[in-house]
Amino acid sequence: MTGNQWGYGKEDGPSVWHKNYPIAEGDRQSPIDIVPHQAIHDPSLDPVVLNYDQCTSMKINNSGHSVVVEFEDSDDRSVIRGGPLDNPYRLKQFHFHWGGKGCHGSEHTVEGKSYASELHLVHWNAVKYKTFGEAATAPDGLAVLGIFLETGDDHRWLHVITDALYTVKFKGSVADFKGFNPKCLLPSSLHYWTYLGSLTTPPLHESVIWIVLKDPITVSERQLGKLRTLLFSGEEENERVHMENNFRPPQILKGRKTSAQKDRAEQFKQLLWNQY
Ligand code: U7Z
Ligand code: ZN
Repeated sequence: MTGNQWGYGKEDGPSVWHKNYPIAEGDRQSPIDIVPHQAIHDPSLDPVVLNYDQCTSMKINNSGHSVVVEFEDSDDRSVIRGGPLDNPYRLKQFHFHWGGKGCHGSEHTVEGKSYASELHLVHWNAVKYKTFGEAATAPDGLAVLGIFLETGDDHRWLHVITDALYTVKFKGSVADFKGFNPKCLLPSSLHYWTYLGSLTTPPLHESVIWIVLKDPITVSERQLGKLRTLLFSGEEENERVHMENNFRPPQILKGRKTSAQKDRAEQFKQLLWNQY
């Protein structure tokens, strides 16, 4: 591993990231294994609210680690609010992590269970910080919404992304990708788990308030196969390496507690209890 280069291979993968990024062994690293019956039901947790109505994508790019869809983030037109968040957080980008054919690919796991893939919608606290870069190093700088992908039928909207992948096959390529609203990638319920963690890739800053949705969305194996046509390698490189298994495995909790939002029935019970 030379300089700031890192990846998901044998020589540059998650097990050696700590050599260049010692925070890899820190106290609030991500992802984690979520154990639902150990999550604390926190009565102060509100529902999470997504205001994506005016939101529209700008570009798609192959970062060499994932495929990233980027958003205009100069105002508050697309934000996540509520849940554990004290401020609205602006959508910056979303990207995916996935496995090889028939392999596991999610970063978070639920009681040891992996999903085929995981979508990350990355938001930053533009109330407290001036730039995404500044927020990315602050303990309350980022809010990432994690959504599991399980395999089954075709997803009705994922083709809009997979149809654009040929434009960003190689590492470092960027293409226009306008007018995509990620609302179409959400499951029907926004019930979630939340905990304090980190970026799951170098620089692994401990700056992320994680909100992981309990309900997965369904995509087909054929659609996941299209993600694997992307390359980790650049156009000038001799060796072509397909982009797959770009996930970090779960990290140790180190005393952290996961919180869960109460479901509607329980909120209702709480309301009755308060009135009584
Ligand atoms: Cl902002 C910046 C500038 C120069 C060098 C590094 C950074 C930086 O800290 N980041 C920019 C790239 C933060 C990590 N980056 C991401 O886009 C990012 C966002 C979310 C996640 S994840 O935890 O959701 N997988 C990983 C990387
Ligand atoms: Zn991610």
